[in-house]
Amino acid sequence: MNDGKYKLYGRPNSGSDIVQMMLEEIGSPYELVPVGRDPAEIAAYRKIALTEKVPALILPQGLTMFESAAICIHLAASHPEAQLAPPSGTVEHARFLQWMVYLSANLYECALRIYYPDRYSSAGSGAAEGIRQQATEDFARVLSLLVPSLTPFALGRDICAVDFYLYVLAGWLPGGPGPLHAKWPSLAHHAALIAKRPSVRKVEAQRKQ
Ligand SMILES: N[C@@H](CCC(=O)N[C@@H](CS)C(=O)NCC(=O)O)C(=O)O
Repeated sequence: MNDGKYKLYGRPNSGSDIVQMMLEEIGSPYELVPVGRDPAEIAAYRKIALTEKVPALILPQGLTMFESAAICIHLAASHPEAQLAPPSGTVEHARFLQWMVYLSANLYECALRIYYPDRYSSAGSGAAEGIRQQATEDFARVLSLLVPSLTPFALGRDICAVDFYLYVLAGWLPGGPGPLHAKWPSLAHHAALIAKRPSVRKVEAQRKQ
């Protein structure tokens, strides 16, 4: 057991922000553990999360989970009272799963190509600029498939985990999401709605400290 508390491993401005927003929405007690970038800290962290990536979440039952979308889906299922996902087995839940996996597999992946381009070619840093440019174009193309569903949230009138996931990831466009908001007013409106949530305000205020 883990004192009945969640333990979230993360870094400001990373995928752990999404999980922290989920935990704030749920209102469960949790401990936030910062993961540094020096090799000794990463080596120690490897014993917690096999992938060495953040976020990782230790559940109150003791299991350690990694993969941000899986963590969010699990949190939504474990705390139905927070209404972060439609009821399991419904058509709405099918759409929920679709967009969670879509964002994780596609938009998050574009962001990783933007921020770690040298990992995507054996040419190393020589190819980095081209990879970053392609990933930035892909980022907008990936988003363009989800934007028409924003009415105002990804599943319609009710907010769910997809909305927090989308909000955080869209904010990772280098220079900020301004150009995306100018192109898609519905995305700008969506971001404004999410930014007002106390959970989001708290996480964003903390990461500025
Ligand atoms: N698919 C993973 C991706 C996690 C990931 O790449 N996290 C980034 C931060 S947003 C990270 O840990 N980067 C450090 C690195 O790759 O060295 C997830 O959704 O959790």
